[in-house]
Amino acid sequence: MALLTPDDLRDINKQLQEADSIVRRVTGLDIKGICKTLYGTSPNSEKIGIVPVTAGNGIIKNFSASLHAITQYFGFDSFVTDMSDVSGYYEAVQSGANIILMADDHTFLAHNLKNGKIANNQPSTGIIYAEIASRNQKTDSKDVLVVGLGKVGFPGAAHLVHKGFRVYGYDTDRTLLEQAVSSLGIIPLDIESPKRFSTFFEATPCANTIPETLLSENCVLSTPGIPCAISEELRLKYNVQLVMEHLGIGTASMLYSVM
Ligand code: NAI
Ligand code: 2YC
Ligand code: MG
Repeated sequence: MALLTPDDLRDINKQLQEADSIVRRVTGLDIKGICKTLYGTSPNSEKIGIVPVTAGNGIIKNFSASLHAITQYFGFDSFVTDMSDVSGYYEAVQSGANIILMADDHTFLAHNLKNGKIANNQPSTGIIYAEIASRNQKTDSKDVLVVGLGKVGFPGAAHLVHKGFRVYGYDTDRTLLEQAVSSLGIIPLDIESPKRFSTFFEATPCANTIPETLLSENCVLSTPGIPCAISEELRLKYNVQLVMEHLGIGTASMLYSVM
C-alpha cells in the first residue's frame, strides 16, 4: 500500500484550489458539482469526526489536519478527535459525529452512522478521477487510456466502461491487465503501435508512466497517482490539462457517496 508522506500533504488547500479550477476548466463543473452528479447526493449538515489511527506505520503527520482542511473546504462541519483509535472513535460519537473518517495503512473509510453507508477511498478515488476524465469537454473522442489497473485504477476503468467509453488499458502486471480485459472488455494497449489519446486516467505509484508518443496537444490527464505520471517538461510541451491532487478529491468522493 503506497502511503502518503507529510510532504505529499503540504499546502493541501492550495492543491485543492488549483485542482478545482482545472476541473472546472476541463469539465465545466467544480469538484462538488462532479460529486453531486456522480452520486445524486448533497450534504445535509452532517458532522464529520476525523479519528487519528496509530496502527501499523502510525500517525502520518498532517493527515488528520489535511482531512480537517479538506472537509472544511467542501463546507462540512468537522473536527479531529483529541484521542486516537478506539478512544477517538468513542469521542467522535459522543461529540455528535454523523460520519466517521479514519484510516489505517490499508483502508481509509468514511462511515455514515445515520444511514449505515460506508465508503473505501480506493474505489471512491478511482471513480471520481475517471468521471473527471470522462467529462473532458475539449474532445468528442470516446477513447480513453487507463494506466494502472489496481485498487484505484480498476474501479475507475469499470466506471468508464459503464459510461460507454472505448477504454484502452495498460498495466505492467500482465495478470491484472488480462483480468481487466476479460472482466471489463477493455482493449489492451499495444505499446508496439502507439496511439495518441486526448484523455488519460492514471493510477500508479510510479513516475513517467505515460510516454510522449501517446500524448496529444491539450490532452487531459486525470490522475491520483503519486508521483506524477508525466514530467513537468512534457506537461508544458503538450499543454497537458493535469488534474492531480493528493487526498481531497478522493475524500470528497467518499463523503458524497455515503450521503
Ligand atoms: P495498486 O498497487 O493497487 O495499483 C497500482 C497499479 O499500477 C498496479 O497494478 C501496478 O502493476 C501498476 N503499475 C505500476 N507501475 C506501472 C507502470 N509503470 N505502468 C503501468 N502500470 C504500472 O495501488 P493503488 O492503491 O491503486 O494506488 C495507485 C496510486 O494512487 C498510488 O500512488 C496511491 O498512493 C495513489 N492514491 C492517491 C489518492 C489520492 O487521493 N490522490 C488516493 C488513493 C491512492
Ligand atoms: O494519521 C493517521 O491516522 C494514519 N493512520 C493515516 C494512514 C493513511 C494511510 N493511507 C494512505 O496514505 C493512502 C492515501 C493515499 C489515502 C489512502 N491511502
Ligand atoms: Mg485526491
